[in-house]
Amino acid sequence: MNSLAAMIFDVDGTLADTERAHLLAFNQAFASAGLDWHWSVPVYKDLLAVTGGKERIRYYIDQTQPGFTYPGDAYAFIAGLHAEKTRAYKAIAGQGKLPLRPGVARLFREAREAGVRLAIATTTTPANVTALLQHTLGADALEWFEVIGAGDIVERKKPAPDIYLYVLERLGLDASACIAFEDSAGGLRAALDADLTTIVTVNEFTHDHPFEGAALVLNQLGEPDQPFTVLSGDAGGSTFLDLALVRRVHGRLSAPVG
Ligand code: XBP
Ligand code: MG
Repeated sequence: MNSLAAMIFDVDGTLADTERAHLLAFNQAFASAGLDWHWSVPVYKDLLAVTGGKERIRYYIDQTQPGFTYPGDAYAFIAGLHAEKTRAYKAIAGQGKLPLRPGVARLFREAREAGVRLAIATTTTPANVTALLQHTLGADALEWFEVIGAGDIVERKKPAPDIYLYVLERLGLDASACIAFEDSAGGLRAALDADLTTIVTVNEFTHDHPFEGAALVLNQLGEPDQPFTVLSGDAGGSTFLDLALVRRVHGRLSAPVG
């Protein structure tokens, strides 16, 4: 049995509740482009099934704008619109309005003190990861993560396992020595298909997703004075997720070596 060597974190919805900021940025980008598109929260909740902002925009156009004529090359148009969205999102992140979820910074600290390696596996654009980490944890926070697998670095986005396989390969670790943290059904699928034991923390956009196969499903990682709620799995009486509980969950469920 491999002991725990690394923790791999999803970003949006896991490290922070960022999707309302993404939604605002999409709508700001549409307005800046003179488009009368405006995504509501319920519409966006459905659109989140399509991972990747460029893919999401394309899906929205294909599904709801049959008469839309691209001004020039479709890919270039979508890429330009998405670049404006990313600029808008970074500005929102820079306003300090995207705090990390409870327990996230504490778990990072515990991992660093214990020598457990940290990595990120996300569908979002790398610049968004940089903005979030720097504005929540400070300028040197990026160095805490040995590998940041993000956005278009892989061709197939979640729920495909590619981004997790990329991170494992760059870490030089077998999945059995790692544990993943996710917030959505698609993210869980990606992690499980990379043979990763996975802990899920839900949010307003994913609380009703199916999480079959997750080692533990929580409402949040929690803090000593802010207990989590266990939605599925066995937390052994703990009231918040610390490294000791991560190790117990990992040790219980990771495939033995050989
Ligand atoms: C969530 C996503 C991303 C974000 C928007 O990523 O699917 O597409 O919604 O970011 P994850 P972009 O949960 O894997 O962190 O517009 O940069 O894609
Ligand atoms: Mg997510």
